[in-house]
Amino acid sequence: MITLCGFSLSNYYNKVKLALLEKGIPFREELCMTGSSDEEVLSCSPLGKVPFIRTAQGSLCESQVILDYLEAAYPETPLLPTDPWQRAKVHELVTFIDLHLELVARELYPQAFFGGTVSESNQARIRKQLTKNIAGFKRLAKFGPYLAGEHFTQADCAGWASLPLVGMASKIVLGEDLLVAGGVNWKPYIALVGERPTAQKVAADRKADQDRIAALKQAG
Ligand SMILES: N[C@@H](CCC(=O)N[C@@H](CS)C(=O)NCC(=O)O)C(=O)O
Repeated sequence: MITLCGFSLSNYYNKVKLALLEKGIPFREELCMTGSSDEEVLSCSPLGKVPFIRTAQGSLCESQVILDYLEAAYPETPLLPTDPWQRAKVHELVTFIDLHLELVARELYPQAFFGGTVSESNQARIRKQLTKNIAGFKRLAKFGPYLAGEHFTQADCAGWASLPLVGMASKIVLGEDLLVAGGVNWKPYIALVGERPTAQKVAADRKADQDRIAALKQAG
């Protein structure tokens, strides 16, 4: 059975978890935090990032690599169209979400979520880059009602996990939700995906962990 390693507050972990649940692939979860110096963990995820998976054949890291492996190994309940062009269009969207939106917004997380600070000059740079990239994403995303159109795809696993973070981080740090400002009205879309039992399971697990961490902090 596949083991998904990481933790439920990680958007990339939740991207993979949502795909596993959507595809109906049995899996178990193993708690693994980032920045490990454990040789065994580094042999699975050489940069110490999560998620990674353990399989009967070995381990695999990088969320999109994992999603594409799952798609090839478990073709039932596909999360990609069969047409090569349409498949590539879904991958294009995932690349925009992971690389051009989330990875840029991620630089705001220390201040948005972890009590740190992001310098004024970095904020200005990130605002400029995100504004440009959001305009690009808006040209590609269909919201029809799913990101690639009529069907739920890998792009929705990435989008559901990461778009709220981009919106929230920019709102908290830059004073403006840059997705909304750029005409990407993500909240109804997240609510729509959130009606799926799979997304509800991922969100409930994340909430349980958030509550547990908050209780631990309060205790001491
Ligand atoms: N490109 C990676 C990104 C994964 C990632 O950045 N995960 C975060 C947690 S959400 C992490 O491990 N951060 C720790 C680090 O970058 O060292 C993927 O798609 O899996």
